[in-house]
Order: sequence, then C-alpha cells, then structure tokens
Amino acid sequence: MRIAITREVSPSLGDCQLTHVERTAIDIARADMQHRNYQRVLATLGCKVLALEAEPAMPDAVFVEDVAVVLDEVAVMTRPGAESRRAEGAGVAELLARYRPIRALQAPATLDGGDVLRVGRTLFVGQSGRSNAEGVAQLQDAIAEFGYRVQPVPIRGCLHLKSAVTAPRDDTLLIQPRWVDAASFPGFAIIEVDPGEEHAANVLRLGEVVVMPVCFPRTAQRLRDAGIEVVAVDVSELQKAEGATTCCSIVFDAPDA
Ligand code: CIR
Repeated sequence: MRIAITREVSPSLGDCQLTHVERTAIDIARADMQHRNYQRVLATLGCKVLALEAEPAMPDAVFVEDVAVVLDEVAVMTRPGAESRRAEGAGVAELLARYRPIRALQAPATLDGGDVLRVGRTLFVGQSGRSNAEGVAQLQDAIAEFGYRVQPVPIRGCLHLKSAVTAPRDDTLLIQPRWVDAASFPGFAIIEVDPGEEHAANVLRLGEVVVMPVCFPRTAQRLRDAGIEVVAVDVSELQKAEGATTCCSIVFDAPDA
C-alpha cells in the first residue's frame, strides 16, 4: 500500500514564508479546493491519502514534505530552517510513528525535506538557506546504518533543491539549469525545463506517473516526449506560497493493513 500524508490548508496560508516569490493575495477557498483535488489525484493514482487537520496558527503547515524524510527503514523528523515552521512536525511524527521508527534532527541542525531528493540509495541534499551543514551531517548519521549515501548539492536562486531538480524516473532528472548544475548529477539522463517555465522542475513521481502543475505545458510535453506519463493539477494558489507538487505530501510504502 502506498501512503500519502497530507495536511489541510491553513486559513492563515496568506502569512506564509516567502523567499524568492513576491507576496500576492492568496484565495484560501480556492487553495483549499485545489488541494482537495490534489489529494483526489493522489488517491486516483493509488495512494491511501491521510489528511491531517489544518493548523490555523501554522501558515505553512500544508507543506508537509519539509518536516520529515521518510525512507523504507526509518523516518527522520527534520528541523525546518524557518523558525516559524518548527512546530509543524509534531502531528506528522505522531502519524508516521504508526509506520516507521522515528529519529529527529536536533539544534543547531536545520533541514527542510524539500531539500532532500532520494534516488535509489542516494539522498541528494540541497545546500539552501533552509538546510545547513549540521543538518546534512545529522541526516547522514541518522541513516548511515541503512546504507544510504548523502550527497550535498550546491543550489542558487531558489528555495529548495527540489525547486531545481526532481527525478521523474530513477535514471532521469528534470532540472532548472539556472538553479542547479547538471554536473552535480553524473550518470543521469537530464531533461531541462522549458526556459519560459521557471518553476517547472518540481514534479511528484508516483510509480510511473508524475504529477506537476498545469501551468507548465511545454515542460510537460518534454516529459511526455521522453515517454513519461504526466498528470497535471492546478495548484496556482499554493504556488503563490512558494509551494508546488512535491511539498504537499509525504509518500511512502507500507504493508497492507
Ligand atoms: C516556505 O517558504 O517554507 C513555504 N512558504 C513553502 C515551502 C514549500 N516547500 C517545498 O517545496 N518543499
């Protein structure tokens, strides 16, 4: 069974953290509707979607990806780089504890799950404003016994590593070359986003399908041309909060109940 942990949109989403995106008004009802559609799409693609209640006092809590790194053997609770986001993990940890042993990063480590791209037994970790060297070191320590390799990757001009690169297939990366160098990923086939679709590199892979925002049709076509099936979702209001498709779920496999 494939689980997707999500959390409902906070009514205070308009007060979210923003780093590289200019603040514009967010229509909360619309964000909520788009998020419910995203949850439906994940369910259609075979996920059992678990939805935590909204956290009115935590504007960014819908972006559950940032608070945990879930591997087959263990879940590592992160310590998000934005102070305002540090309390978001508690509810997610409670839920994850049903499925995985839990470990947790400690101060002074900071790490956002959006900076962690797992491909096979390698975890690429973005050197972003949110994730520091101590975060990378503690993540490495937490999972070393399971045989994973942690590989720091320099990024520039974007929030997280997965703003700049995701893996639509195990051997193929979709990248925004302005924000990360393809040379950091030797041995992978590289698909670049369409130059006019700046934020298009963040796609959520579910088996053989990727879920990506509907507003990037030319990048979607590049993926389809490479034989990758694409499902498009409208997440325009969450994009105003500097989120996209990977950030709104934590997806992992669990034994059937
Ligand atoms: C933040 O700045 O933390 C949120 N407004 C957006 C987080 C998006 N997270 C992600 O892409 N993993």
